[in-house]
Amino acid sequence: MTGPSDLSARIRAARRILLSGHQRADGDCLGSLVLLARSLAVDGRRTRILLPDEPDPRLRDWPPGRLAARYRPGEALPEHDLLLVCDTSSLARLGALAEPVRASGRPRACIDHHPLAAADRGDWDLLCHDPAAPATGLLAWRLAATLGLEPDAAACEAAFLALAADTGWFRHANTSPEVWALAAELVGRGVDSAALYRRVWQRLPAAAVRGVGLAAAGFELRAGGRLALAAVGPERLAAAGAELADADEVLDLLRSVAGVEVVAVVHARAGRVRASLRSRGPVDVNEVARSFGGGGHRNAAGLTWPPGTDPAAAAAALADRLETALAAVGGGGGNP
Ligand SMILES: [Mn+2]
Repeated sequence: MTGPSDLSARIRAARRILLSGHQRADGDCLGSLVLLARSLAVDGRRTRILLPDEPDPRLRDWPPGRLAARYRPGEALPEHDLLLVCDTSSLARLGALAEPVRASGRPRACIDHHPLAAADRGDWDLLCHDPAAPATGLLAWRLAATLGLEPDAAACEAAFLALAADTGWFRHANTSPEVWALAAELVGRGVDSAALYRRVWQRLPAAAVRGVGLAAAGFELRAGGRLALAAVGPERLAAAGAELADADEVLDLLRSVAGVEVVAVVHARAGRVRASLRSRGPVDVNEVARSFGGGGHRNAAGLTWPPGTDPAAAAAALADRLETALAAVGGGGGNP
């Protein structure tokens, strides 16, 4: 296992760094990339962010995100001495970029906090991996500090975005003392947290709110109230003039129900049935998601079924697997 010191030595020596992240980059992924791209572009070093596809649509109005270009399948990768991938250790999650990255033969470094699959380890020349880190942005910040870099205003906002995104705006159990301390430091350096919140989290289209309502209204409780499941298909959404691009708001609502330990939202995106899972107890939803070919973290994971999957059958199979997982960890049946 390599660590931040090996990585920082390699970064110091690199003149052209290409940065990338997972498909549909979220706030942690894009925040980490912008933080590093801005901070590393000193001493004549050039940095460039190239994403496999469009980021999370909520990030559309986040101006520093415009530093990130989208890869057009077929085009050559920009010249680089080092590829730095943030927020995934799975090359497959680079989507359309995975194949050109493999073919380039350039050194690859990864900064990530997702559970590392043994099969993925060999894909990286350098690995800065800490599954206990609340956000990849925190690892990126530590790396910038190791390198003695001075993040500018955009880099500070990017770091704050990364922390806020992966801690559910500082509410989840991963909101560690280090997260609070760094968030305070960033606000002290001038980050306008309320403006960032408005720009990223308060920009839902009206149809998305109708989609949240539709999904939440039909949710069911299973496993004696320990599992909350909501499923809404594209036809019902379309009929109501609603959409549900992201399940976050529905997940938050279901998670707020007393006694619920695991929540699952089954919905469709780009014609594929997918599910988002959250756990606030001992159930490892990453394991459950992986059993369906998905993945993520212990407490937050997702999966996408193959094209043509029937949404109702997918939801039923997932609910069965989650009920089994809940039974395996025991507990429930009333609180003391
Ligand atoms: Mn992350």
